[in-house]
Amino acid sequence: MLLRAVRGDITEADVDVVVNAANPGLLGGGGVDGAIHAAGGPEILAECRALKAGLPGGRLPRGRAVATTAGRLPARWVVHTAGPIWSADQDRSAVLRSCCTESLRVADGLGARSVAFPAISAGVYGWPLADAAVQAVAGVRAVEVQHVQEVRFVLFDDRALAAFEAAL
Ligand code: AR6
Repeated sequence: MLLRAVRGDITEADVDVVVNAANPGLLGGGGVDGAIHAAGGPEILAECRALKAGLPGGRLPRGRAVATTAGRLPARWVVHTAGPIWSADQDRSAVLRSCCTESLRVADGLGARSVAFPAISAGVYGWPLADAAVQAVAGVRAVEVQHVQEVRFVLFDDRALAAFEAAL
């Protein structure tokens, strides 16, 4: 499995699976979540609603991942995961690693060959970028894949790109 980091907009990524930095409510939001729903169209949200109805309390636990199709995106599927909110008092890094591990497992289970990840938790959720990159790379490397040949971290700006390049 090849791991690499590129700069770009993840909604345009030419991959089988795009990972979404969602929230436990699964009904969209800002940041990369908003961009994925806006670009992918309403089918993704409709599938999220159906998935949500089957989850205890209607919530996706942080660190877990679920898949929908990808609507109008170039990708075939979107894997939604809810990252942890950064806390200076509590170490939540295992949850962030789990987001990446579980998302990659779900993607691999779908038969995906290529998977794009954003910098989960490094935006609205406030995770320091350098460590978000370290946790993401560790989480991805923990998976023994059957199908995935490429994991591409698609970063929105040069700072994020530099952090992921350093972590890799
Ligand atoms: N392509 C690639 N990266 C992007 C894009 C894009 N189109 N748009 C933003 N980013 P965030 P979080 C980067 O806030 O911290 C939402 O409201 C962004 O620059 O999207 O996990 C959800 O619904 C940053 O580096 O995700 C949740 O409520 C990274 O993606 C909450 O935000 C992650 O930023 C999740 O917060």
